[in-house]
Amino acid sequence: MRITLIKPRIGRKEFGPYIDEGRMEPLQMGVLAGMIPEDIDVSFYDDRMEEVNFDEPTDLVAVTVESFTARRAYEIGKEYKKRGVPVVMGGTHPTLIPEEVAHYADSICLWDAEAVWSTMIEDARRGRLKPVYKQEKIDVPQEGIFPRRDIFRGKGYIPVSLIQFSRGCRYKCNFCATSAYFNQQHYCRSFHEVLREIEEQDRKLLFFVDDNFIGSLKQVKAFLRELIPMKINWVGQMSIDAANDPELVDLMQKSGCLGFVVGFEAIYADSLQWMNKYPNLKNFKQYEPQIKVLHDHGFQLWAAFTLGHDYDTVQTIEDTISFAIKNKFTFAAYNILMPYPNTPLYRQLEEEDRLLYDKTWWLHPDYRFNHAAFKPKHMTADKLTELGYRARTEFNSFGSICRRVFNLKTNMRSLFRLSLYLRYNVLFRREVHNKQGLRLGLFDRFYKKHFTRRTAPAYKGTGNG
Ligand code: B12
Ligand code: SF4
Repeated sequence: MRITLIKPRIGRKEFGPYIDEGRMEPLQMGVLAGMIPEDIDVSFYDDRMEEVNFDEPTDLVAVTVESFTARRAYEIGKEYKKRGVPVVMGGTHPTLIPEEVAHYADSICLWDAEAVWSTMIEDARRGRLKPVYKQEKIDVPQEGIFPRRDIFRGKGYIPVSLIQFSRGCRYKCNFCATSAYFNQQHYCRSFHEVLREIEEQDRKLLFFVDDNFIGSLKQVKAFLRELIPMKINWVGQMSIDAANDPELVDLMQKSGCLGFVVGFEAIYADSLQWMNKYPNLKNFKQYEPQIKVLHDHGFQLWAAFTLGHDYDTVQTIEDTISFAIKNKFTFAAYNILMPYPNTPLYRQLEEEDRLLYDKTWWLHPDYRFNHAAFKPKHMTADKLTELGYRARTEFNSFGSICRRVFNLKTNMRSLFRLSLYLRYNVLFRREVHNKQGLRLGLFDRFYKKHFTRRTAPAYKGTGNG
């Protein structure tokens, strides 16, 4: 038996391909491969930079699906179905909107794969796949499961190993797909297994792709203490309230933290309240004390902002651009607020009749990546799209790169830190323009054939736990 794992791309440029130059190893593919019995052959295609060989003989195709990659995932599914190969889909998007995805797959997996993937494989072996597999309860994620990283070799990923210590987040930001997926719960792995996973891979630079690394403080502190003697460097993702805990930041520094992605989202309290972004509102003084603590510890911050919430005006977005440059953040992401299916934001905008693209931007042939998919309160959708692009362009301009580098505590802390700063700022600068306005999926005729109003599956909202 052979199983083919596929990570789909977002899409393509208007008149040519788009290759993601900053691509990282897709951890979920490694985790799924790690659970496949040894007597089964595994193929893995990363559609973001290689062509999928649809004609390679295979017995089961497993596709991971995010909302941005749903259109492409369905194209891939269709190619295999044409060849009579069963297709299973799982990940964020199928969990958030199962009735849509079920239309394009023989079987779908809701929530994490660990408890059901082996059964899915056995059922596929016997030709008896069920339409839906669902993990009833998550306790300890990835228990006893180690990702297979050999499937990533030779694919040109950036040299950092992705790993997870925990999954989920206890907060309930209104736009967050993760919060909807995990129903505001946070789950930690056994830290002995995480330490073993670190030892068994070759790299000294790790990316903890936890949704919120500090979601369970006691456990993370215990883990960081064990990490110190391993002498690795790591980056991660966490909420800004990390800075309010002196013991935590100290342990992070000692265990080799170089920096992390942090969701600032907005710089004004009314906007943060509107989003339910509670971790940012603790001792809110426009982040001044938190940024000072984090910079003093040498952390290079990747500040993430969301643009377009109901208190945003042209002026507040311009202020956000200046704020990030003034604070000399190492990197910044300016994401337009996206109504992901089955999030509170989606439901609110639907009720207020503000959703564009037939309420399903992820399927719509006219939707373009990084474009607004709803009517903002204080500007047009086009204006918001333009401001998002401007924010990314200004933050990543040469002038801004030169200005932001001058921080002796962070970007100029060592030659290594400086080289990270320069290398990835130049890469992200290129990506701003390359990624803007990508079409979702690759095939145009696909839409005509499958997404005419008559045949499109109606969006009814889901009863996700
Ligand atoms: C790491 C990460 C990134 C990394 C990319 C890493 C990589 N390898 O390329 C970076 C920072 C670059 C990134 C970028 C983006 N990301 Co991102 N990212 C994540 C994050 C935090 C973790 C993903 C991960 O590796 N998890 C670890 C693995 C083991 O878990 P998993 O993916 O959940 O898979 C499990 C189950 O879902 C299931 N499963 C998954 N697939 C399949 C398939 C089958 C067949 C089966 C049976 C089961 C199954 O089993 C797995 C094991 O239990 C997720 C949040 C999340 N919780 O998923 C967001 C997330 C996926 N990203 C998101 C977004 C929006 C983006 C961007 C579009 C942001 C932007 N505007 O630029 C970009 C573009 C991504 C792209 N496709 O190019 C959203 C997607 C929302 C949605 N509804 O689809 C998420 C959910 C974050 C959020 N809070 O909303 N991202
Ligand atoms: S803090 Fe981050 S991960 Fe948690 S709900 Fe908010 S946006 Fe999502």
